[in-house]
Amino acid sequence: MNVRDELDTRHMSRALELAGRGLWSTDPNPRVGCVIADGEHVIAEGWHERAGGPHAEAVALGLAGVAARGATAYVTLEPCCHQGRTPPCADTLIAAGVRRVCYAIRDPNPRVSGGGAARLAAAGIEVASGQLAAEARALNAGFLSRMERGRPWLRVKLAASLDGRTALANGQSRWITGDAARADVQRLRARSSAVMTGSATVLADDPRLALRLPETTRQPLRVVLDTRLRIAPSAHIVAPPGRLLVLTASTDVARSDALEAAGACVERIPAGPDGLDLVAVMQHLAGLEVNELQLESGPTLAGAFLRAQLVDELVLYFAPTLLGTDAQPLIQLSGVASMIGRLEFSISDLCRVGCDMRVALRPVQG
Ligand code: AOF
Ligand code: ZN
Repeated sequence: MNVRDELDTRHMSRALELAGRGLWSTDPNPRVGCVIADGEHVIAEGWHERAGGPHAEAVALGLAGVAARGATAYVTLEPCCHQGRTPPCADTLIAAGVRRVCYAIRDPNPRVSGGGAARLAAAGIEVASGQLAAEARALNAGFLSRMERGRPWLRVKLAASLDGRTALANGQSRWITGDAARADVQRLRARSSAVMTGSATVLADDPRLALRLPETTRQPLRVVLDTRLRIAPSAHIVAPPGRLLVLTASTDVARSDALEAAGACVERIPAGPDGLDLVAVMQHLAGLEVNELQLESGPTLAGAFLRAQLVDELVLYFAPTLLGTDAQPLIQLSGVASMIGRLEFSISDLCRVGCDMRVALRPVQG
């Protein structure tokens, strides 16, 4: 790596660190960071904090003032060129007189999508891209998925015993994993636009799926997939905090009115072969600006999303305990008759969380 590449990587790495500060707060906007530097010297830093607020570039340029003239701006996402809730950052960069702009990844937002880079280049600014692109993509996997694929990035979170069991035969499941693992799940919820479960889990466990971290400013949208509108208006999940969206194929007006009277929002989705059409569910949620979606469900729904090839990441917590063969399985997957039909994953992360272990996996597309 030559000296300039090394410097670019170092400043971009810092910009990514700054962007990460918005992990819990920018939704539905991307997490973006910006460093204004002159050679090794950092002039100013900025990051995007919340939707509607100033973009990372505007924050950093505001702090840099006239010192930005002739400097390089490092941004984790291509600067925007549209008048949104704030003015176009490409114009702000041009007006500030920066000499060079490095951005990690192109902004797939159709209102930008190469337009920001083109505007900068047309103004005579040297433009370079691709530094730490994989890291920048990972930080905004949800936003990119919604923009590029028209569906949220789906993380399936499950907790099980060593032998892959999630509940005793009688349904009792509280608590297999320890406090540290459950606190870790809270942090995953904090970065998710929405947390989703199925009616079977609501009926069996009556969870709230709430975010209980004092340092968060937002509650993820809670979503229940309830094909036949089986959940009761008195279920814990219907009560605040945050909004509850019930997606159903049922046209039972009395049941849907009762849920809405209790504060839920009920919306119709076409039915699939068993349950809701999951592709339609994902499209619907993308339409509501859901970037990262976290599924915390029982074995049937988790299996259905896996079979539909809609899962981007599995996060499994394993407690060092055995529940035995009468207990319920982690994922309902029938019809795997031969090794060819098995579902394969690659391990992206593996660590200890308190008394338990956490494994993050990515499906390997067969
Ligand atoms: C951000 N923060 O730092 C950058 C963004 O909601 P608006 O009108 O402010 O526009 C959001 C879009 O602007 C966003 O989807 C992305 O395409 C672009 N860049 N957004 O929220 C930032 N640089
Ligand atoms: Zn912008």
